[in-house]
Amino acid sequence: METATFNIPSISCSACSNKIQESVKSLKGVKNVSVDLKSQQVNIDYNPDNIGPQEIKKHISQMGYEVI
Ligand SMILES: [Cu+2]
Repeated sequence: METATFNIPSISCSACSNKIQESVKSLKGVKNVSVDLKSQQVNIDYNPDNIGPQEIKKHISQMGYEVI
């Protein structure tokens, strides 16, 4: 298991946070997603055999959130 940390500056409320959390969690290989609203930081535990950080990043971008 590996962990990726991204900054998503456009997360502004718990609705965004939940939406991203649920959606990323549904990706194959993603085990856990935690969003910290205050720091606008997302920690994602994933299995590198199934998915990589670039793929996760792309998924979040396609939801309309800029990922740093
Ligand atoms: Cu929001």
